[in-house]
Amino acid sequence: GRLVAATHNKGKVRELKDLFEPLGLEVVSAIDLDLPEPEETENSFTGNALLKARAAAEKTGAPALSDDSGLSVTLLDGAPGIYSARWAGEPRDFGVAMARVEQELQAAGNSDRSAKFVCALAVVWPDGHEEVFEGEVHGELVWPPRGDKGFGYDPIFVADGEVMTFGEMDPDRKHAMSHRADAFSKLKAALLS
Ligand code: ITT
Repeated sequence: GRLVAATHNKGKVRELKDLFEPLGLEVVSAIDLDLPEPEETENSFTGNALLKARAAAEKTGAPALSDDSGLSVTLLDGAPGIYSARWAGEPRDFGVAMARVEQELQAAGNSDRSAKFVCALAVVWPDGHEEVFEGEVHGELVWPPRGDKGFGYDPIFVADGEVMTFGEMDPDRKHAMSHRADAFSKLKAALLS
């Protein structure tokens, strides 16, 4: 079947295709379809994921998949969290966003560099049925940023037990442990078993 990926983030589109296409699903992105970007007015990852998938399912009449995700830093009480994209400004600059994370960590005393990535994947069908799954990966923040393979905050994130940042890893290695892959495996277990 055909699945509309309700995201305008090219890094996410690439990773969602890596995850869903092996299941025999054709993934068409909101960028390809020129869909509008709904304003993210909810206060949780799952709320914003559902909002984005609902909007795309309504517009297209096809099943829609969305991803709301972000970086939550322990010492910053979970910031930037659902504001992870917004910290990059407009137009987006993740060099700026990563520097802000580092600056706020230093300002808070730098006593704990742990963080997690969180991903909520929502699927909404045209008949109104909805499912949402949340995944996470725990790790540590490094400075300066390293690697240009991923997107967003990947160059400053090292998952627990790893040496390379997500920005230095090949996609397959990131998919073996990422927050997005964790949410995907829950989705697969619930919907495709
Ligand atoms: P859509 O809403 O169109 O999907 P977005 O980029 O605005 O795109 P979010 O609101 O979910 O998406 O923002 C999440 C931000 O968190 C995203 O822009 C990334 O910078 C960051 N992020 C999410 N997953 C990430 C990952 O796997 N690696 C690095 N950064 C990630």
